[in-house]
Amino acid sequence: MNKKVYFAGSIRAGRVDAGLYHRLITYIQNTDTVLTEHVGFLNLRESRDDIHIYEQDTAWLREADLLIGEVTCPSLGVGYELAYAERFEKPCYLFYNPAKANLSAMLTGDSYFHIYPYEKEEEIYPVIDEILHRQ
Ligand code: 6K6
Repeated sequence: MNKKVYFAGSIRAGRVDAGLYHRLITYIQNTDTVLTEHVGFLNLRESRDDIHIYEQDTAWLREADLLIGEVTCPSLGVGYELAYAERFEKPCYLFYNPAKANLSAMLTGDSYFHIYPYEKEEEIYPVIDEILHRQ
């Protein structure tokens, strides 16, 4: 319990799933620490400079025990984070809705990533429980 989770989700690539990110992050926070809580902020205002964002996020990736990503909304930043996490051997668990997205072969073709297609949001929560060893 109390793992450090790096939650990845689209920011500049689009905030269409921000509400979902917020609910997933809140759920994880019932037992564990989310280093990137801001990804789920509903009225996120970009205030920090990009160099600071890059330095902070890559430091958090190195510090994290694992990465959980909602990758339905394609994002260059999230793709970069996934490659970075793999380089530092952080386990990566990715959720996406195939009715809304055709995930890149660079993710589906890389057996390092644990990928969970889902139809309904409710399917995600028991998988998170398993990932975080809640049962
Ligand atoms: C956020 C809240 C207040 O200020 C900000 C500034 N922006 C970012 N802050 C922290 N992480 C960011 C920011 N923009 C992108 N990221 C990271 O890249 C997040 O960890 C996301 O997982 C990912 C999103 O990439 P884009 O390409 O969709 O922006």
